[in-house]
Amino acid sequence: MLVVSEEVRDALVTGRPVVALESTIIAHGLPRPRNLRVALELEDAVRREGAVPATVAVLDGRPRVGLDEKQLERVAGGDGIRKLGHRDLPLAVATGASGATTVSATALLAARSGVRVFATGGLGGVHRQWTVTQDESADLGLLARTRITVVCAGVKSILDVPATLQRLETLGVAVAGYGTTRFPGFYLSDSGHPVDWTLESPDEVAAVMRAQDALDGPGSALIVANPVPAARQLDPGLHARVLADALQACEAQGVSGQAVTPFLLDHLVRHTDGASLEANLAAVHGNVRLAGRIAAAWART
Ligand code: PSU
Ligand code: MN
Repeated sequence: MLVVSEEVRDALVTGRPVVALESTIIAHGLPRPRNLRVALELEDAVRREGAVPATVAVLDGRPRVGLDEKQLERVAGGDGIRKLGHRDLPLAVATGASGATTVSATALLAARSGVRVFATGGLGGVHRQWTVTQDESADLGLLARTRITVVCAGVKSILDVPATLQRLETLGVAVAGYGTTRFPGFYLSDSGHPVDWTLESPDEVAAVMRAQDALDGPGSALIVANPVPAARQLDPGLHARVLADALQACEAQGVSGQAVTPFLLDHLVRHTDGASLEANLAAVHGNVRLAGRIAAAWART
């Protein structure tokens, strides 16, 4: 039922590096038409590191790992493209629906097809109003049960970052900063919170992945938190102001459930004159490149 593209399948059987990419950021996280260009650029960036990109989505009820350009265009076009977390996959399959996959659905499908390294922007996590809404992204629970390495710029700063870090600890998900002792803040290089572990090279990350397998503990993920370069981060003052505003607008308009994350991201783009978009893209690009290098190190082992 899972359709792995020929290029990705080839790479997997011959032991060449592969990087999974999610599609929700394309369909629901970035403005059109820039989103299609970004999707293609990200695939290019993976290739430049010598790895094969495997963008994941569900089209007409078929989960796909590795999309061709036409399929990417469909995802970016957005018409009838739902947002699919892992719980939505069987529903989409059985009803023939199409949708972009979040971190949780992408991680699941990538792991099932044998892809070990995955790049995204920022993970979902615990929302700030959690005590009222109980809104915690399904990303966290799935990563506690899936053996995959996720390269990200931390969790989205729209979230309750310390609560999310605590949940990751409780769930037993390994977290390491890449070249930093600070947990990155998605649009910001530093979320204001420390990380317990720092990894300095792709080979070191690959060694942790090997150790995960050798120890054979619960099949959980490794989160490699890679900060956006300080020169390309969003101005922290602007970030704080606009975020407070976005959270208020979200509540005032009664936005809830799956719509919360796209709403907040879009609000930030519009109220920072696109500066949040540039920081977001800088973060994703950095993550994709690093994931390519980690996948290469992993393929060498
Ligand atoms: N990071 C981004 N843009 C996004 C997302 C992450 O830069 O659009 C998406 C991811 O797909 C993530 C999802 O899994 O948001 C989380 O959504 P929710 O909070 O509804 O679980
Ligand atoms: Mn949510």
